[in-house]
Amino acid sequence: MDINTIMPNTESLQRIEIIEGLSQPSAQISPKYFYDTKGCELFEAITLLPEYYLTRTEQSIMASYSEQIAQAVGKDQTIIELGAGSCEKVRRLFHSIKPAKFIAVDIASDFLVESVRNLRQEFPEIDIRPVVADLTSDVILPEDLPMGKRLVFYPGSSIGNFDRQDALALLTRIRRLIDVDGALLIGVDLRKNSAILEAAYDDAAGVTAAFNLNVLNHINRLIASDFKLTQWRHLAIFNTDESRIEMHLEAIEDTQVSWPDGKRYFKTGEKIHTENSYKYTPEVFMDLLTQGGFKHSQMWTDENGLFAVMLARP
Ligand code: AVJ
Repeated sequence: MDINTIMPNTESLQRIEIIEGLSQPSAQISPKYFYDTKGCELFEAITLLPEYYLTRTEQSIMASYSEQIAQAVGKDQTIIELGAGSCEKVRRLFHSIKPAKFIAVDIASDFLVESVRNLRQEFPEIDIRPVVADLTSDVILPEDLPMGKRLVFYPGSSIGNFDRQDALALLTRIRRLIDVDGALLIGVDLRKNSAILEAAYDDAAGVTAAFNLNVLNHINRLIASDFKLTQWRHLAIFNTDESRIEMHLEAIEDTQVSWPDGKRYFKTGEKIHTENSYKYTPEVFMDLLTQGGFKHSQMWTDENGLFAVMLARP
């Protein structure tokens, strides 16, 4: 497959970044490392959980307003999906929007290649290409991709993983990927009461716990460390001041973790911060879009105001 393998973040840079995160007084691992093949599968399972309302609500908004969205977006676009994963969300858009081209961008290359293979079979009339990229730096698109009529699709509230400054930087980079006739269609999870949020990130079946713990297996492979999953437990809390869900892994016993030329001790109760998932009010997110260089935006939401889909234009 003609996979674009130009990865701005090379393996050795990733190693340095991971070890740096683990060595800080408050240890952290970037949420982008959740997504090895097992992590992608676990995330897919999360999207089907009763407590995880995000995916289902976004899909119902997009289904309810598909006509309006299609009308606003127009036909023959080049859809560029950031964090395409299984490409399941964009499949639904294909029927209403009928794009000419589709670029699936994701960090998880094996999973992406497989999704694109299936999608090409189903939509032979669309020019579909995979691009492996890490959204924390510039996304390098195929050189022959036309500049006009680009629709960047960033669903799932993945923007929530970035703090205000990084989210703004990403919106600014997205703005530079499109021309004046382009647009951004983005899913944003809205702020709501803590109980609903915490249940969504700590489900009864323990799938989110398995997803969070699995990052340690991935890290063990990436830096040859020796994390033992049985020594850690999953935590999810809503930080109201920061308006974000935080996921952590907490050591349930004193432990030492080693990797080639380094190690770290963790005392019982010490935590590794693995994810932030920011929750926005519509006003705050619209303001961020404006700061990112988008002037016009439209918003669709569900009847309970859980989630928003926004279309932003230069
Ligand atoms: C893919 C970043 C949108 O924050 O809800 C799901 C990831 N983490 N359950 C989110 C996630 C725990 C998800 N995003």
